Amino acid sequence: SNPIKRAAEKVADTLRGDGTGPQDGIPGKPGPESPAVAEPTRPREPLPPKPDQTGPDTVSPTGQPTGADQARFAQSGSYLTNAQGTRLPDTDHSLKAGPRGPVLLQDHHLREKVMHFDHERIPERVVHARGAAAHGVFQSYGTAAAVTKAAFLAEDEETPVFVRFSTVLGSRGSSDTVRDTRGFATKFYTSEGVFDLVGNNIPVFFIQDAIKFPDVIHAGKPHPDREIPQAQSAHDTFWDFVTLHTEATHHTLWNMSDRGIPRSYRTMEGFGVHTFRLVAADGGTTLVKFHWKPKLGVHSLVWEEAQIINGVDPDFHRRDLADAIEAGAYPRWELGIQTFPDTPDQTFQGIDLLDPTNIVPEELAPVRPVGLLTLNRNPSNFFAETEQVAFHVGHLVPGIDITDDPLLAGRLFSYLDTQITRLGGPNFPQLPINRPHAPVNDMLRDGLHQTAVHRGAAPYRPNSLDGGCPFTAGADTGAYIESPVPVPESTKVRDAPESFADHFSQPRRFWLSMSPVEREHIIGAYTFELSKCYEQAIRERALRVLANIDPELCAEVATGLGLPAPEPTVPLADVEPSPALSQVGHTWPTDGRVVGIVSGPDGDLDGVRAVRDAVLEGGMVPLVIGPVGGTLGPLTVQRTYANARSVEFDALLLAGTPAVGSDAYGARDAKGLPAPSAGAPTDPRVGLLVSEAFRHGKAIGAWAGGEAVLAASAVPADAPGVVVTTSGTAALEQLTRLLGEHRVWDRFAAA
Ligand code: HDD
Repeated sequence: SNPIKRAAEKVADTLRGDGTGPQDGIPGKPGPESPAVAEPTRPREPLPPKPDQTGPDTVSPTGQPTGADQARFAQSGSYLTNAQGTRLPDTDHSLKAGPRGPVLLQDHHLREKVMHFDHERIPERVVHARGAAAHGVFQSYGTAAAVTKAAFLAEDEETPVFVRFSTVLGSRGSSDTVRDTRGFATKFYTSEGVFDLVGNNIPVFFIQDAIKFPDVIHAGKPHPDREIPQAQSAHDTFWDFVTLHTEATHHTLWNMSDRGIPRSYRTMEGFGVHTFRLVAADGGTTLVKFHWKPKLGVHSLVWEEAQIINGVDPDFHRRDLADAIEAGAYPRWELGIQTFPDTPDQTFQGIDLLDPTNIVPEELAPVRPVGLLTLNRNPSNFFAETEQVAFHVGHLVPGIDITDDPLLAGRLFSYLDTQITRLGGPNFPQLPINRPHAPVNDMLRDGLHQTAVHRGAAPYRPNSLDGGCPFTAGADTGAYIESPVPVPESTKVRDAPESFADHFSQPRRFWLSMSPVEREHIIGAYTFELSKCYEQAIRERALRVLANIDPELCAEVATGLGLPAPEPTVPLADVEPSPALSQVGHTWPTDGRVVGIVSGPDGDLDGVRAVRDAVLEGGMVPLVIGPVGGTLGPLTVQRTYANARSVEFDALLLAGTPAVGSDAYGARDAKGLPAPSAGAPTDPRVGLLVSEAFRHGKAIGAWAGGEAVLAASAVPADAPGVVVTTSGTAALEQLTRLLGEHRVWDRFAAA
């Protein structure tokens, strides 16, 4: 009876059942396997959730098991309902006074639907807004049991975890591969309550006192007038602050090093930054620094690669993490501890352990592994889990205590406070992702978004009405008891200790520990960032800071900026390098590395098949790159010349001469017409692919005519890390060895 509805249904009917859904992507052609896109007409029983699609198993604040069960309960039943559970006949049309008439205010379904949508977004995190996360498990070796009574660090303990990685400066929608510090925050759902290790991929911080946090973040965030640049430190306000506030020098130097642009979250180290205090069963205390060591090794991008990725795939890190977990290539890190005697002065070999701009070189205090973290499950809902997870440095368990690091003290306030705005009230610990797995029996009541239905009449102590419950615990019943550390007698001051005043010796140690290639990258990064500053005075001041780290660093950056290099204003520190700080010179597993195999219809397709299988067998990911989509002989083309960009690959194999693509970017004949399959390796997109891979220090192998592609891409066949052989599998053998070193370091000028 309704003509508009009938017309719409007719259109829908034509779309149903002919297979032209997004599955096949070829309009008008039924896809070979694609099912009809029609909605099911009859209600189905909800499918049982896959094991990896449920929320964490948690317990509610009242001790009731909830988690996965409750998440399932939140969306159950076969019929669409409103938020009150009433079934709905139509959610596509507003209620109107006639099909062409005005929409009626009485449409309560419309109002509920739009009202809820209007409030879908919550404030993003003021820092670390952009992140990606995964569930996993932490298996303890028991090697820390002598120094801490924390139950999750006892031998063979297994603890569920949720880990969120992040950039610091950018907004939620910014790019992944910007030059920035990365967050590495781990929530351990231990049997004694939640323990959060809220760390970064850089072991030092910009400031020594939390009262400076608003300053450093205001300086790093985009300029307040135009709100640019996004997610970058390459601008005046950042460099203005860090050159005036020289305790930021060490962290800034790490940012300008390759650590500022990690290859993947999976290849990042993590650090607890502060010195914490471990408490043993006998009450003995030990100072500690926490480290995460990636099993795949520490590996970074090169700057040009990072910049290209920001356009080509802004979700590069997020995708890499999720893809690896989905493929079963679970990322792993070992948790390690550096321990120091808990002496009254809290220094170790002259290094002030309360100063978060300091590291303790691993050569002075080795990192001892205490457990293994495996990330093995992707979140099933980004908002519910990754966005709503709330970390807090004050989420501590018995056996792990804090120190008087003034940066840590301010953090103990900030993380709780920020959740009130971000998550809308004080009950955020009740969100499924934040719920402890240990039973909760607090006397916190009411407040916005209270989801617990508390029982009992006496949420106060002492009480007699609830039989005196809950009871307080003692040392023997697992209570968290602060270690009775003596407080130094002093007077109230707004000041810092003398030992916090050395801002240059630790940066100098870092610089001296870098390989020539890493130094070249650091020089390039400073030159790039400072050249983006408009204020000459800021660039000059930055050079004065660099002069106090190292004259060569200062001189090279000065040359790049076209400015004179100043003299140091403090004596250069006499420090030993720490080889452990360099990412170069190690060999790592090649699991999960991506090998692009370029071929055309005239290439050695049998060889491509053989090498593809060998790549897979080696635990790496082969991607066949062809001129256009579809197949190349027996092979499925996974990337085309049009969508393959070098940044996706860790190594390239060139299997014979790829045909020239026939789109607008392909080669042309004399008349300017596309020249398909001309047989000449002149397709500019392949040239770009190969020359970029070469420039970025990636291993390249060629056989069966692939040499011609090298030549056309201006890549010398005898350059380091370029392998020309007789077969793909022979090339792969050498490539695998090169991949173990992460990059062909010899290709960079400094080497
Ligand atoms: Fe922070 C988030 C790490 C100093 C205030 N911080 C946040 C996150 C990480 C860190 C990884 C993201 C957590 C997540 O994924 O949800 N922050 C650090 C490290 C620091 C540090 C390693 C120094 C050692 N932070 C720091 C200070 C303050 C804050 C000194 C404030 C005085 N940080 C916050 C915050 C955030 C935060 C505003 C924003 C969102 C959140 O807490 O939950 O409270």
